[in-house]
Amino acid sequence: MAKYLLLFFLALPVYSAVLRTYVLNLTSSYQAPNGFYREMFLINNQHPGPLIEADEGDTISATVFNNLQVPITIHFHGIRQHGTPWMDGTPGVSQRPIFPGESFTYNFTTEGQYGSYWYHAHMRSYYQDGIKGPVYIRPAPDTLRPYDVVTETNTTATAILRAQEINPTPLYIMDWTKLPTDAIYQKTINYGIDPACILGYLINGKGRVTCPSNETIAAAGAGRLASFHATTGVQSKFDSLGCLDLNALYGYPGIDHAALEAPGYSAPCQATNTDREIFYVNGSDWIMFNVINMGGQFGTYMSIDGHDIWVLQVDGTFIRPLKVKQMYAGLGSRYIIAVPTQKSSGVFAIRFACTAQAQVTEQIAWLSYNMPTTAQPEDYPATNDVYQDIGGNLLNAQMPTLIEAAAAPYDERVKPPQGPAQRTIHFTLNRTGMVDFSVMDNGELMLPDMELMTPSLWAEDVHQGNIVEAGIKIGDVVDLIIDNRYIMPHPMHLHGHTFWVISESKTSFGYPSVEAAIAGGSSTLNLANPPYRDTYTAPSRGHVVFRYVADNAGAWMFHCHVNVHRMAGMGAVILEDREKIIPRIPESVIDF
Ligand SMILES: [Cu+2]
Repeated sequence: MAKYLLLFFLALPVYSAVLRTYVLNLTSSYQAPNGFYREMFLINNQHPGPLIEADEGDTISATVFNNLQVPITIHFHGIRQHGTPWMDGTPGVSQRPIFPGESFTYNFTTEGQYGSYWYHAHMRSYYQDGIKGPVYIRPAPDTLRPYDVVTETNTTATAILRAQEINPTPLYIMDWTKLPTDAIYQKTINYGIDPACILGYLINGKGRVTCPSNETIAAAGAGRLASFHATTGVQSKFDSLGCLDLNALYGYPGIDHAALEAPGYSAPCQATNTDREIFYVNGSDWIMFNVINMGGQFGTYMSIDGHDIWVLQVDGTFIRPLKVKQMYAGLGSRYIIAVPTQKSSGVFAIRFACTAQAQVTEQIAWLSYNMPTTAQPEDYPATNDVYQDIGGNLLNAQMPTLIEAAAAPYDERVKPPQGPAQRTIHFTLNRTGMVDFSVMDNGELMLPDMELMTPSLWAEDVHQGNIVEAGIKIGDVVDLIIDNRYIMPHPMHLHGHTFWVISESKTSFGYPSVEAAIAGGSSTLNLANPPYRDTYTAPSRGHVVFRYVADNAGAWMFHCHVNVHRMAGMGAVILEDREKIIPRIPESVIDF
Protein backbone atom coordinates (compact mmCIF):
# COMPACT_ATOMS: atom_id res chain seq x y z
CA MET A 1 0.00 0.00 0.00
CA ALA A 2 2.75 2.43 0.99
CA LYS A 3 4.51 1.68 -2.28
CA TYR A 4 1.41 2.60 -4.32
CA LEU A 5 0.94 5.78 -2.34
CA LEU A 6 4.52 6.79 -3.05
CA LEU A 7 4.05 6.26 -6.78
CA PHE A 8 0.84 8.26 -6.63
CA PHE A 9 2.56 11.21 -4.99
CA LEU A 10 5.51 11.06 -7.37
CA ALA A 11 3.14 11.39 -10.30
CA LEU A 12 1.03 14.08 -8.68
CA PRO A 13 3.11 17.26 -9.08
CA VAL A 14 2.64 17.27 -12.85
CA TYR A 15 -1.11 17.77 -12.44
CA SER A 16 -1.47 19.65 -9.19
CA ALA A 17 -1.96 23.40 -9.28
CA VAL A 18 0.80 25.43 -7.68
CA LEU A 19 0.76 29.01 -6.43
CA ARG A 20 3.46 31.00 -8.25
CA THR A 21 4.39 34.22 -6.48
CA TYR A 22 6.07 37.18 -8.17
CA VAL A 23 7.08 40.66 -7.11
CA LEU A 24 7.26 43.39 -9.76
CA ASN A 25 9.13 46.45 -8.58
CA LEU A 26 8.64 49.38 -10.99
CA THR A 27 11.29 52.08 -11.17
CA SER A 28 12.43 54.72 -13.62
CA SER A 29 15.93 55.05 -14.99
CA TYR A 30 17.99 56.97 -17.55
CA GLN A 31 19.36 54.61 -20.16
CA ALA A 32 20.27 54.27 -23.83
CA PRO A 33 19.25 50.81 -25.10
CA ASN A 34 19.83 51.82 -28.73
CA GLY A 35 22.37 54.56 -28.13
CA PHE A 36 20.10 57.51 -27.26
CA TYR A 37 19.68 58.33 -23.59
CA ARG A 38 16.16 58.92 -22.31
CA GLU A 39 14.05 58.28 -19.25
CA MET A 40 12.64 54.77 -19.29
CA PHE A 41 10.90 52.39 -16.89
CA LEU A 42 12.22 49.11 -15.50
CA ILE A 43 10.70 46.12 -13.73
CA ASN A 44 13.02 44.57 -11.12
CA ASN A 45 15.78 46.61 -12.75
CA GLN A 46 15.34 45.06 -16.18
CA HIS A 47 13.68 45.72 -19.54
CA PRO A 48 11.68 43.85 -20.61
CA GLY A 49 10.49 42.64 -17.20
CA PRO A 50 11.04 39.18 -15.71
CA LEU A 51 9.39 36.05 -17.09
CA ILE A 52 6.26 34.98 -15.23
CA GLU A 53 5.98 31.24 -15.78
CA ALA A 54 3.57 28.54 -14.73
CA ASP A 55 2.25 25.11 -15.59
CA GLU A 56 -1.26 25.09 -16.99
CA GLY A 57 -3.71 25.30 -14.09
CA ASP A 58 -1.34 27.05 -11.65
CA THR A 59 -2.38 30.19 -9.80
CA ILE A 60 -0.30 33.33 -10.28
CA SER A 61 0.14 36.02 -7.65
CA ALA A 62 2.00 39.15 -8.75
CA THR A 63 2.50 42.06 -6.39
CA VAL A 64 3.28 45.37 -8.08
CA PHE A 65 5.20 48.07 -6.20
CA ASN A 66 4.83 51.37 -8.02
CA ASN A 67 7.98 53.44 -7.47
CA LEU A 68 7.35 55.53 -10.57
CA GLN A 69 6.13 59.13 -10.66
CA VAL A 70 3.05 58.08 -12.63
CA PRO A 71 0.00 55.91 -11.90
CA ILE A 72 0.02 52.42 -13.36
CA THR A 73 -1.93 49.16 -13.67
CA ILE A 74 -0.76 45.81 -15.01
CA HIS A 75 -2.87 43.91 -17.55
CA PHE A 76 -2.12 40.25 -18.28
CA HIS A 77 -2.68 40.22 -22.02
CA GLY A 78 -4.60 37.19 -23.28
CA ILE A 79 -5.21 35.78 -19.78
CA ARG A 80 -9.00 35.47 -19.63
CA GLN A 81 -9.34 36.25 -15.90
CA HIS A 82 -12.19 33.77 -15.84
CA GLY A 83 -14.27 34.62 -12.76
CA THR A 84 -11.83 37.37 -11.69
CA PRO A 85 -12.62 40.35 -13.98
CA TRP A 86 -11.35 42.71 -11.24
CA MET A 87 -7.82 41.34 -11.84
CA ASP A 88 -7.76 42.46 -15.49
CA GLY A 89 -5.64 45.54 -14.82
CA THR A 90 -7.60 48.10 -16.86
CA PRO A 91 -7.86 51.49 -15.15
CA GLY A 92 -11.38 52.90 -15.24
CA VAL A 93 -12.73 49.47 -16.15
CA SER A 94 -11.57 46.85 -13.64
CA GLN A 95 -9.68 48.83 -10.96
CA ARG A 96 -8.42 52.21 -9.84
CA PRO A 97 -4.84 53.03 -10.85
CA ILE A 98 -1.95 52.09 -8.57
CA PHE A 99 -0.63 55.53 -7.65
CA PRO A 100 3.04 56.30 -6.90
CA GLY A 101 4.07 54.68 -3.61
CA GLU A 102 1.20 52.18 -3.64
CA SER A 103 1.17 48.45 -4.27
CA PHE A 104 -1.45 46.03 -5.58
CA THR A 105 -1.53 42.24 -5.84
CA TYR A 106 -2.96 40.47 -8.88
CA ASN A 107 -4.23 36.90 -8.24
CA PHE A 108 -5.61 34.72 -11.00
CA THR A 109 -5.70 31.19 -12.35
CA THR A 110 -4.17 29.93 -15.59
CA GLU A 111 -6.71 27.09 -15.79
CA GLY A 112 -7.74 26.23 -19.33
CA GLN A 113 -4.95 28.26 -20.94
CA TYR A 114 -1.46 27.39 -22.14
CA GLY A 115 1.28 29.02 -24.19
CA SER A 116 2.61 32.51 -24.62
CA TYR A 117 1.10 35.67 -23.13
CA TRP A 118 2.50 38.91 -21.75
CA TYR A 119 1.86 41.53 -19.14
CA HIS A 120 1.99 45.28 -19.59
CA ALA A 121 0.95 48.59 -18.12
CA HIS A 122 -2.53 49.61 -19.27
CA MET A 123 -2.32 53.22 -18.06
CA ARG A 124 -1.62 55.83 -20.75
CA SER A 125 1.12 54.42 -23.07
CA TYR A 126 3.53 53.51 -20.28
CA TYR A 127 4.20 49.99 -21.44
CA GLN A 128 6.07 51.48 -24.40
CA ASP A 129 8.39 53.14 -21.85
CA GLY A 130 9.30 49.72 -20.44
CA ILE A 131 6.50 48.34 -18.21
CA LYS A 132 6.06 44.99 -19.96
CA GLY A 133 7.23 41.40 -19.79
CA PRO A 134 6.42 37.80 -20.82
CA VAL A 135 4.03 35.24 -19.32
CA TYR A 136 4.57 31.62 -20.32
CA ILE A 137 2.27 28.73 -19.39
CA ARG A 138 3.56 25.24 -20.11
CA PRO A 139 0.83 23.11 -21.75
CA ALA A 140 -0.74 20.28 -19.75
CA PRO A 141 0.47 16.76 -20.64
CA ASP A 142 -2.71 15.85 -22.52
CA THR A 143 -2.72 18.96 -24.78
CA LEU A 144 -2.55 18.05 -28.48
CA ARG A 145 0.77 19.27 -29.89
CA PRO A 146 1.58 19.55 -33.61
CA TYR A 147 5.29 18.68 -33.34
CA ASP A 148 5.04 15.39 -35.28
CA VAL A 149 3.73 17.31 -38.30
CA VAL A 150 6.86 19.47 -38.30
CA THR A 151 9.35 16.67 -37.64
CA GLU A 152 7.55 14.11 -39.85
CA THR A 153 7.31 11.92 -36.74
CA ASN A 154 11.06 11.82 -36.29
CA THR A 155 11.05 10.87 -32.59
CA THR A 156 14.41 12.49 -31.84
CA ALA A 157 13.30 15.81 -33.33
CA THR A 158 9.92 15.67 -31.61
CA ALA A 159 11.71 15.04 -28.30
CA ILE A 160 13.86 18.14 -28.91
CA LEU A 161 10.75 20.27 -29.44
CA ARG A 162 9.07 18.76 -26.37
CA ALA A 163 12.15 19.62 -24.32
CA GLN A 164 12.38 23.19 -25.66
CA GLU A 165 8.68 23.76 -25.01
CA ILE A 166 9.51 23.87 -21.28
CA ASN A 167 11.43 27.10 -21.79
CA PRO A 168 11.36 28.46 -25.37
CA THR A 169 13.98 31.04 -26.34
CA PRO A 170 12.67 34.58 -25.75
CA LEU A 171 12.35 36.82 -28.82
CA TYR A 172 10.53 39.95 -27.78
CA ILE A 173 10.02 42.71 -30.35
CA MET A 174 9.26 46.24 -29.18
CA ASP A 175 9.15 49.54 -31.00
CA TRP A 176 11.22 52.25 -29.35
CA THR A 177 11.03 56.03 -29.42
CA LYS A 178 13.48 58.81 -28.74
CA LEU A 179 11.13 60.48 -26.26
CA PRO A 180 9.09 59.08 -23.37
CA THR A 181 5.47 58.47 -24.35
CA ASP A 182 4.08 61.31 -22.17
CA ALA A 183 6.19 63.77 -24.19
CA ILE A 184 5.03 62.19 -27.44
CA TYR A 185 1.40 62.44 -26.38
CA GLN A 186 1.87 66.13 -25.53
CA LYS A 187 3.34 66.83 -28.97
CA THR A 188 0.57 64.80 -30.58
CA ILE A 189 -2.26 66.77 -28.99
CA ASN A 190 -0.49 70.16 -28.91
CA TYR A 191 0.49 70.22 -32.56
CA GLY A 192 -1.75 67.60 -34.18
CA ILE A 193 1.35 65.72 -35.28
CA ASP A 194 0.84 62.11 -36.21
CA PRO A 195 3.30 60.17 -34.02
CA ALA A 196 3.87 57.44 -36.57
CA CYS A 197 7.68 57.51 -36.46
CA ILE A 198 9.79 55.27 -34.24
CA LEU A 199 13.50 55.19 -33.50
CA GLY A 200 13.66 51.55 -34.57
CA TYR A 201 12.80 48.30 -32.81
CA LEU A 202 14.46 46.66 -29.83
CA ILE A 203 14.82 42.88 -29.67
CA ASN A 204 14.90 41.61 -26.07
CA GLY A 205 15.63 45.22 -25.11
CA LYS A 206 18.63 45.56 -27.44
CA GLY A 207 19.14 47.26 -30.78
CA ARG A 208 21.02 49.73 -32.87
CA VAL A 209 20.08 52.65 -35.09
CA THR A 210 21.29 52.29 -38.66
CA CYS A 211 20.91 54.87 -41.40
CA PRO A 212 20.32 53.30 -44.80
CA SER A 213 20.96 55.49 -47.85
CA ASN A 214 18.12 57.55 -49.35
CA GLU A 215 18.22 55.24 -52.37
CA THR A 216 17.82 52.11 -50.22
CA ILE A 217 14.89 53.63 -48.33
CA ALA A 218 13.27 54.87 -51.55
CA ALA A 219 13.56 51.44 -53.19
CA ALA A 220 12.10 49.62 -50.17
CA GLY A 221 9.37 52.27 -49.75
CA ALA A 222 8.29 52.65 -53.40
CA GLY A 223 5.19 50.50 -52.90
CA ARG A 224 4.20 52.48 -49.81
CA LEU A 225 4.52 55.83 -51.61
CA ALA A 226 2.43 54.59 -54.52
CA SER A 227 -0.38 53.25 -52.36
CA PHE A 228 -0.29 56.34 -50.11
CA HIS A 229 -0.70 58.48 -53.19
CA ALA A 230 -3.46 56.25 -54.57
CA THR A 231 -5.50 56.34 -51.34
CA THR A 232 -4.93 59.97 -50.27
CA GLY A 233 -3.99 61.86 -53.42
CA VAL A 234 -0.92 63.14 -51.57
CA GLN A 235 2.61 62.89 -52.98
CA SER A 236 4.97 62.27 -50.07
CA LYS A 237 8.57 61.24 -49.38
CA PHE A 238 10.68 59.53 -46.74
CA ASP A 239 13.11 61.23 -44.38
CA SER A 240 16.46 59.78 -43.31
CA LEU A 241 14.80 57.65 -40.58
CA GLY A 242 12.52 56.13 -43.19
CA CYS A 243 9.52 58.06 -41.86
CA LEU A 244 6.86 59.06 -44.36
CA ASP A 245 6.29 62.81 -44.45
CA LEU A 246 2.65 63.07 -43.37
CA ASN A 247 2.56 66.88 -43.06
CA ALA A 248 0.43 67.41 -46.11
CA LEU A 249 -2.23 65.07 -44.77
CA TYR A 250 -2.40 65.62 -40.99
CA GLY A 251 -1.44 68.21 -38.48
CA TYR A 252 -2.03 71.89 -38.16
CA PRO A 253 -1.11 73.62 -41.46
CA GLY A 254 1.90 75.88 -41.16
CA ILE A 255 3.50 74.01 -38.28
CA ASP A 256 7.12 73.16 -39.06
CA HIS A 257 6.98 69.49 -38.16
CA ALA A 258 10.66 68.82 -38.76
CA ALA A 259 11.70 71.67 -36.47
CA LEU A 260 9.38 70.46 -33.70
CA GLU A 261 10.60 66.92 -34.18
CA ALA A 262 7.68 64.65 -34.93
CA PRO A 263 7.10 62.35 -31.94
CA GLY A 264 9.67 59.59 -31.67
CA TYR A 265 11.69 61.35 -34.28
CA SER A 266 15.38 62.14 -34.50
CA ALA A 267 16.15 63.90 -37.75
CA PRO A 268 18.55 63.55 -39.37
CA CYS A 269 19.25 59.88 -38.69
CA GLN A 270 22.28 59.28 -36.48
CA ALA A 271 23.75 55.79 -36.49
CA THR A 272 24.75 54.11 -33.20
CA ASN A 273 26.76 50.98 -32.49
CA THR A 274 25.03 49.54 -29.43
CA ASP A 275 24.83 45.75 -29.09
CA ARG A 276 22.24 43.75 -30.95
CA GLU A 277 20.77 40.50 -29.65
CA ILE A 278 22.61 37.30 -30.58
CA PHE A 279 21.14 33.78 -30.40
CA TYR A 280 23.63 30.92 -30.24
CA VAL A 281 22.67 27.61 -31.83
CA ASN A 282 24.81 25.43 -29.53
CA GLY A 283 24.62 22.32 -31.68
CA SER A 284 20.86 21.76 -31.50
CA ASP A 285 18.99 20.90 -34.71
CA TRP A 286 16.09 23.15 -33.71
CA ILE A 287 15.44 26.38 -31.87
CA MET A 288 12.00 27.09 -30.50
CA PHE A 289 11.38 30.82 -30.16
CA ASN A 290 8.67 32.55 -28.18
CA VAL A 291 8.02 35.57 -30.43
CA ILE A 292 5.99 38.37 -28.82
CA ASN A 293 5.30 41.76 -30.36
CA MET A 294 5.34 43.92 -27.22
CA GLY A 295 5.29 47.16 -29.19
CA GLY A 296 2.77 49.97 -29.11
CA GLN A 297 3.03 51.38 -32.62
CA PHE A 298 3.82 48.97 -35.47
CA GLY A 299 3.52 45.36 -36.56
CA THR A 300 6.63 43.57 -37.81
CA TYR A 301 7.64 41.31 -40.69
CA MET A 302 10.21 38.84 -39.44
CA SER A 303 12.47 36.52 -41.43
CA ILE A 304 15.71 34.65 -40.77
CA ASP A 305 18.28 34.63 -43.57
CA GLY A 306 18.75 31.09 -44.90
CA HIS A 307 16.21 29.52 -42.51
CA ASP A 308 12.64 28.30 -42.60
CA ILE A 309 10.17 29.20 -39.88
CA TRP A 310 7.53 26.75 -38.65
CA VAL A 311 4.72 28.61 -36.92
CA LEU A 312 3.34 26.28 -34.22
CA GLN A 313 1.26 28.40 -31.90
CA VAL A 314 -0.49 31.77 -32.16
CA ASP A 315 -2.01 33.69 -29.21
CA GLY A 316 -1.86 30.66 -26.90
CA THR A 317 -3.33 28.05 -29.29
CA PHE A 318 -1.44 25.39 -31.23
CA ILE A 319 -2.16 25.70 -34.95
CA ARG A 320 -1.85 23.36 -37.89
CA PRO A 321 1.83 24.17 -38.48
CA LEU A 322 2.65 26.59 -41.29
CA LYS A 323 6.11 26.62 -42.91
CA VAL A 324 7.07 30.11 -44.05
CA LYS A 325 10.03 32.28 -45.00
CA GLN A 326 8.48 35.37 -43.45
CA MET A 327 5.98 35.91 -40.68
CA TYR A 328 3.85 38.84 -39.59
CA ALA A 329 3.96 39.59 -35.87
CA GLY A 330 1.03 41.84 -35.02
CA LEU A 331 1.03 44.17 -32.02
CA GLY A 332 0.14 42.25 -28.86
CA SER A 333 0.28 38.83 -30.53
CA ARG A 334 2.45 35.85 -29.67
CA TYR A 335 3.90 33.17 -31.93
CA ILE A 336 5.69 30.00 -30.85
CA ILE A 337 7.90 29.05 -33.79
CA ALA A 338 10.40 26.27 -34.48
CA VAL A 339 13.42 27.03 -36.66
CA PRO A 340 15.44 24.16 -38.15
CA THR A 341 19.07 25.00 -37.29
CA GLN A 342 20.98 22.44 -39.30
CA LYS A 343 23.74 24.61 -40.79
CA SER A 344 27.33 23.80 -39.91
CA SER A 345 28.57 27.36 -39.54
CA GLY A 346 27.81 30.99 -40.21
CA VAL A 347 26.11 34.06 -38.81
CA PHE A 348 22.59 34.78 -40.06
CA ALA A 349 20.54 37.95 -39.71
CA ILE A 350 17.12 37.76 -38.12
CA ARG A 351 15.30 40.70 -39.73
CA PHE A 352 12.46 42.75 -38.32
CA ALA A 353 10.85 45.22 -40.71
CA CYS A 354 8.06 47.68 -40.00
CA THR A 355 4.78 46.63 -41.63
CA ALA A 356 3.21 50.10 -41.64
CA GLN A 357 2.92 52.45 -44.56
CA ALA A 358 4.27 55.25 -42.38
CA GLN A 359 7.86 54.04 -41.98
CA VAL A 360 10.59 51.97 -43.60
CA THR A 361 12.78 50.69 -40.78
CA GLU A 362 14.61 47.47 -39.98
CA GLN A 363 16.22 46.02 -36.87
CA ILE A 364 18.49 42.98 -36.84
CA ALA A 365 19.36 40.26 -34.37
CA TRP A 366 21.80 37.44 -35.10
CA LEU A 367 21.58 33.68 -35.26
CA SER A 368 25.11 32.43 -34.71
CA TYR A 369 26.55 28.96 -35.25
CA ASN A 370 30.22 29.45 -34.48
CA MET A 371 30.92 32.98 -33.31
CA PRO A 372 32.79 33.81 -30.11
CA THR A 373 30.17 34.60 -27.49
CA THR A 374 31.76 37.95 -26.64
CA ALA A 375 31.72 39.59 -30.07
CA GLN A 376 29.14 41.43 -32.14
CA PRO A 377 29.15 39.82 -35.58
CA GLU A 378 29.62 42.79 -37.91
CA ASP A 379 33.18 41.71 -38.66
CA TYR A 380 31.98 38.28 -39.68
CA PRO A 381 30.62 37.67 -43.16
CA ALA A 382 26.86 37.29 -42.82
CA THR A 383 25.57 34.58 -45.11
CA ASN A 384 23.62 36.04 -48.02
CA ASP A 385 20.34 34.26 -48.27
CA VAL A 386 18.04 37.18 -47.61
CA TYR A 387 14.25 36.89 -47.98
CA GLN A 388 13.02 40.44 -47.32
CA ASP A 389 14.26 44.01 -47.77
CA ILE A 390 14.29 46.72 -45.09
CA GLY A 391 10.69 47.56 -46.00
CA GLY A 392 9.61 43.96 -45.34
CA ASN A 393 9.00 43.36 -49.07
CA LEU A 394 9.68 39.76 -50.08
CA LEU A 395 12.60 39.58 -52.50
CA ASN A 396 10.84 36.74 -54.27
CA ALA A 397 7.08 37.05 -54.38
CA GLN A 398 6.70 33.25 -54.52
CA MET A 399 8.13 32.82 -51.03
CA PRO A 400 5.57 31.74 -48.44
CA THR A 401 4.64 34.34 -45.85
CA LEU A 402 2.38 33.79 -42.85
CA ILE A 403 -1.29 34.29 -43.75
CA GLU A 404 -2.94 34.76 -40.36
CA ALA A 405 -6.37 33.76 -41.64
CA ALA A 406 -4.89 30.33 -42.46
CA ALA A 407 -3.64 29.74 -38.91
CA ALA A 408 -6.37 27.29 -37.86
CA PRO A 409 -6.25 25.57 -34.45
CA TYR A 410 -4.50 22.18 -34.49
CA ASP A 411 -7.13 20.68 -32.19
CA GLU A 412 -10.21 20.49 -34.41
CA ARG A 413 -12.45 20.65 -31.34
CA VAL A 414 -11.43 24.34 -30.96
CA LYS A 415 -14.24 25.43 -33.26
CA PRO A 416 -16.85 28.21 -33.04
CA PRO A 417 -20.54 27.57 -32.34
CA GLN A 418 -22.33 27.33 -35.69
CA GLY A 419 -25.43 29.21 -36.80
CA PRO A 420 -26.74 32.59 -35.68
CA ALA A 421 -25.49 34.51 -32.63
CA GLN A 422 -27.66 35.70 -29.74
CA ARG A 423 -25.99 39.14 -29.75
CA THR A 424 -24.45 41.13 -32.59
CA ILE A 425 -22.53 44.34 -31.96
CA HIS A 426 -21.36 46.51 -34.83
CA PHE A 427 -18.22 48.64 -34.60
CA THR A 428 -16.83 51.18 -37.07
CA LEU A 429 -13.10 51.87 -36.91
CA ASN A 430 -12.37 55.36 -38.12
CA ARG A 431 -10.25 58.47 -37.80
CA THR A 432 -12.78 61.15 -36.88
CA GLY A 433 -10.42 64.09 -36.33
CA MET A 434 -6.78 65.16 -36.39
CA VAL A 435 -5.94 63.02 -33.35
CA ASP A 436 -9.32 61.33 -32.86
CA PHE A 437 -9.84 57.63 -33.43
CA SER A 438 -13.04 55.72 -32.69
CA VAL A 439 -14.47 52.21 -32.68
CA MET A 440 -18.08 53.39 -32.38
CA ASP A 441 -20.54 53.68 -35.26
CA ASN A 442 -21.37 57.23 -34.07
CA GLY A 443 -17.70 58.26 -33.77
CA GLU A 444 -17.72 58.57 -29.93
CA LEU A 445 -14.29 58.59 -28.30
CA MET A 446 -13.01 56.82 -25.18
CA LEU A 447 -10.58 59.40 -23.87
CA PRO A 448 -7.79 58.74 -21.34
CA ASP A 449 -9.50 60.60 -18.48
CA MET A 450 -11.77 57.55 -18.15
CA GLU A 451 -8.73 55.79 -16.63
CA LEU A 452 -9.24 57.89 -13.49
CA MET A 453 -13.00 57.31 -13.15
CA THR A 454 -14.83 54.76 -11.01
CA PRO A 455 -14.27 51.41 -12.75
CA SER A 456 -17.16 50.48 -15.02
CA LEU A 457 -17.08 46.92 -13.61
CA TRP A 458 -18.94 48.16 -10.53
CA ALA A 459 -19.75 51.86 -11.06
CA GLU A 460 -23.37 52.63 -10.10
CA ASP A 461 -23.59 55.24 -12.81
CA VAL A 462 -21.68 53.92 -15.77
CA HIS A 463 -20.92 57.44 -16.92
CA GLN A 464 -17.98 56.99 -19.25
CA GLY A 465 -18.55 57.10 -22.96
CA ASN A 466 -18.35 54.00 -25.08
CA ILE A 467 -19.99 51.57 -22.65
CA VAL A 468 -21.61 48.90 -24.76
CA GLU A 469 -24.69 47.56 -22.96
CA ALA A 470 -25.94 44.97 -25.44
CA GLY A 471 -27.77 42.75 -22.96
CA ILE A 472 -25.18 39.97 -23.16
CA LYS A 473 -26.06 37.04 -20.85
CA ILE A 474 -23.86 34.13 -19.87
CA GLY A 475 -24.08 31.45 -22.56
CA ASP A 476 -24.81 33.85 -25.40
CA VAL A 477 -22.88 33.59 -28.66
CA VAL A 478 -21.63 37.10 -29.42
CA ASP A 479 -20.53 38.48 -32.81
CA LEU A 480 -18.51 41.68 -33.13
CA ILE A 481 -18.82 42.94 -36.70
CA ILE A 482 -15.92 45.36 -37.19
CA ASP A 483 -15.79 47.55 -40.31
CA ASN A 484 -12.60 49.56 -40.77
CA ARG A 485 -13.26 52.72 -42.76
CA TYR A 486 -9.74 54.13 -42.58
CA ILE A 487 -6.52 53.38 -44.49
CA MET A 488 -4.64 52.19 -41.39
CA PRO A 489 -4.98 48.60 -40.24
CA HIS A 490 -5.77 48.27 -36.51
CA PRO A 491 -4.71 45.38 -34.24
CA MET A 492 -7.90 44.91 -32.22
CA HIS A 493 -7.72 43.32 -28.77
CA LEU A 494 -10.61 41.98 -26.69
CA HIS A 495 -10.15 41.41 -22.95
CA GLY A 496 -11.59 38.45 -21.04
CA HIS A 497 -12.05 36.20 -24.06
CA THR A 498 -10.48 34.32 -26.92
CA PHE A 499 -12.47 34.74 -30.12
CA TRP A 500 -12.78 33.10 -33.51
CA VAL A 501 -12.09 35.31 -36.52
CA ILE A 502 -15.01 34.05 -38.61
CA SER A 503 -14.82 36.60 -41.42
CA GLU A 504 -12.19 38.87 -42.91
CA SER A 505 -11.70 40.74 -46.17
CA LYS A 506 -10.45 44.02 -47.61
CA THR A 507 -14.02 45.24 -48.09
CA SER A 508 -16.82 45.89 -45.59
CA PHE A 509 -18.76 42.89 -44.20
CA GLY A 510 -21.92 43.98 -46.01
CA TYR A 511 -24.45 42.18 -43.76
CA PRO A 512 -26.22 43.26 -40.57
CA SER A 513 -25.53 39.87 -38.93
CA VAL A 514 -23.77 36.56 -39.46
CA GLU A 515 -27.21 34.98 -39.84
CA ALA A 516 -27.90 37.30 -42.78
CA ALA A 517 -24.44 36.55 -44.18
CA ILE A 518 -25.10 32.81 -44.05
CA ALA A 519 -28.48 33.29 -45.74
CA GLY A 520 -26.90 35.58 -48.34
CA GLY A 521 -24.11 33.12 -49.16
CA SER A 522 -21.25 35.35 -47.94
CA SER A 523 -17.93 34.29 -49.48
CA THR A 524 -15.81 35.59 -46.58
CA LEU A 525 -17.40 33.59 -43.73
CA ASN A 526 -15.38 30.76 -42.22
CA LEU A 527 -17.20 28.90 -39.46
CA ALA A 528 -15.36 25.63 -40.16
CA ASN A 529 -11.75 26.27 -39.09
CA PRO A 530 -11.19 29.96 -38.28
CA PRO A 531 -8.23 31.36 -36.29
CA TYR A 532 -8.67 31.51 -32.49
CA ARG A 533 -7.17 34.73 -31.18
CA ASP A 534 -7.24 37.49 -28.58
CA THR A 535 -5.73 40.17 -30.85
CA TYR A 536 -6.24 40.36 -34.59
CA THR A 537 -5.60 43.03 -37.18
CA ALA A 538 -8.58 44.58 -38.96
CA PRO A 539 -7.26 45.26 -42.48
CA SER A 540 -7.11 48.67 -44.10
CA ARG A 541 -10.61 49.62 -45.29
CA GLY A 542 -11.75 46.06 -44.70
CA HIS A 543 -13.57 44.10 -42.03
CA VAL A 544 -13.25 41.33 -39.47
CA VAL A 545 -15.92 39.50 -37.51
CA PHE A 546 -15.02 38.13 -34.05
CA ARG A 547 -17.25 35.44 -32.49
CA TYR A 548 -17.04 34.37 -28.85
CA VAL A 549 -19.11 32.68 -26.19
CA ALA A 550 -20.10 34.86 -23.24
CA ASP A 551 -18.77 32.73 -20.37
CA ASN A 552 -17.11 35.41 -18.27
CA ALA A 553 -19.29 37.95 -16.48
CA GLY A 554 -17.59 41.33 -16.28
CA ALA A 555 -16.74 44.56 -18.08
CA TRP A 556 -14.29 43.92 -20.89
CA MET A 557 -12.30 46.41 -22.85
CA PHE A 558 -12.20 46.17 -26.64
CA HIS A 559 -9.58 48.44 -28.18
CA CYS A 560 -6.88 49.08 -30.75
CA HIS A 561 -3.44 48.06 -29.46
CA VAL A 562 -1.70 51.03 -31.11
CA ASN A 563 -1.22 53.08 -27.95
CA VAL A 564 -1.74 56.48 -29.51
CA HIS A 565 -4.95 55.28 -31.18
CA ARG A 566 -6.29 53.94 -27.88
CA MET A 567 -5.38 57.24 -26.19
CA ALA A 568 -7.05 59.14 -29.02
CA GLY A 569 -10.32 57.37 -28.27
CA MET A 570 -10.15 53.97 -29.97
CA GLY A 571 -11.79 51.73 -27.40
CA ALA A 572 -15.03 50.59 -25.80
CA VAL A 573 -16.14 48.56 -22.76
CA ILE A 574 -18.47 45.64 -23.40
CA LEU A 575 -20.62 44.75 -20.39
CA GLU A 576 -21.26 41.03 -19.94
CA ASP A 577 -23.87 40.00 -17.36
CA ARG A 578 -22.24 42.53 -15.03
CA GLU A 579 -24.90 42.25 -12.29
CA LYS A 580 -23.94 38.61 -11.80
CA ILE A 581 -20.35 39.42 -10.84
CA ILE A 582 -20.78 42.63 -8.81
CA PRO A 583 -21.63 40.82 -5.52
CA ARG A 584 -18.43 38.77 -5.83
CA ILE A 585 -15.97 41.64 -6.26
CA PRO A 586 -13.64 41.65 -3.22
CA GLU A 587 -13.89 44.67 -0.89
CA SER A 588 -10.12 45.02 -1.13
CA VAL A 589 -10.43 45.78 -4.85
CA ILE A 590 -13.39 48.17 -4.55
CA ASP A 591 -11.78 50.05 -1.65
CA PHE A 592 -8.36 50.20 -3.28
CU1 LIG B 1 -5.34 51.54 -34.32
